[in-house]
Amino acid sequence: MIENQKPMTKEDFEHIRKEITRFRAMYKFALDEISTKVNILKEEFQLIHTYNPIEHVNTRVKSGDSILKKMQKKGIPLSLDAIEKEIKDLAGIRVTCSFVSDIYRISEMIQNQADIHVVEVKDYIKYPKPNGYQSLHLLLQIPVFMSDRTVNVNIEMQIRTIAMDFWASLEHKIYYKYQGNVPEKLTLELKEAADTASALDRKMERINQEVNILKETDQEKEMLFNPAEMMTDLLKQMDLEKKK
Ligand code: 0O2
Repeated sequence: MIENQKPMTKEDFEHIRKEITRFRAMYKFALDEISTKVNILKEEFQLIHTYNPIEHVNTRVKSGDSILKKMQKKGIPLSLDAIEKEIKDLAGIRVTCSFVSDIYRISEMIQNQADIHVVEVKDYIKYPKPNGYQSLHLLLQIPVFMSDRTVNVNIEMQIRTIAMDFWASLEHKIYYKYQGNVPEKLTLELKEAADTASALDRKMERINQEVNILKETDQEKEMLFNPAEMMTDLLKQMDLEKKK
């Protein structure tokens, strides 16, 4: 124990416990809000366009261990204020999409929402990291309405394809296994794998575009086939709805 430091009372401890609980809860609430926003986009797409651009959504509040490591790495003394100021990804949401074009579509829709403030955009898809890492990162601020105040909470949103996610999760495991000192051979292989993932994404996007063009042509043909018949069906359906 440091000399002259007063021993912690039960009240001090209870105060700190409450502060930490409130602090973590704030980030959880922000994640609840942003998850709702993403789920609304997902459902709306499914209902209106019968197409779902979002494969998975994961959220996490950064673990205590991970916070400690980052603060040590940055050489900053520990306090709740410093953590809030220095660590912008305490709350993280990861959205996995099918295609690269979906990533930018989702990003634009999120950025256009009136209550979201975009602090920073890091485009590691246009500019991948030297190791091959790709993702679109949005640093957002979202208002959380508590009982006695409104707090603007930082959230990091990572948007990536399934291939980018597959690569990043393996790279993350390897990085931690070797505690950052990944052997050169593996680093090179990972870079090659990132290039392959990127080529796969481009190919899938092209195939999807071709399928969409074919679908549109089929729909046009159907319309041309017998519009009068389609109209009669539609009117009949409306009539049935009215009678219900
Ligand atoms: P974890 O365990 O996912 O939370 P900064 O946050 O500003 O100090 P940086 O690197 O400028 O650091 O932020 P950046 O680039 O926005 O990256 C933040 C997060 O993106 C990381 O969080 C990872 O989740 C992910 N990321 C960035 N680069 C890589 C990479 O090369 N490989 C993998 N697999 N993920 C990456 P954390 O806190 O590092 O980790």
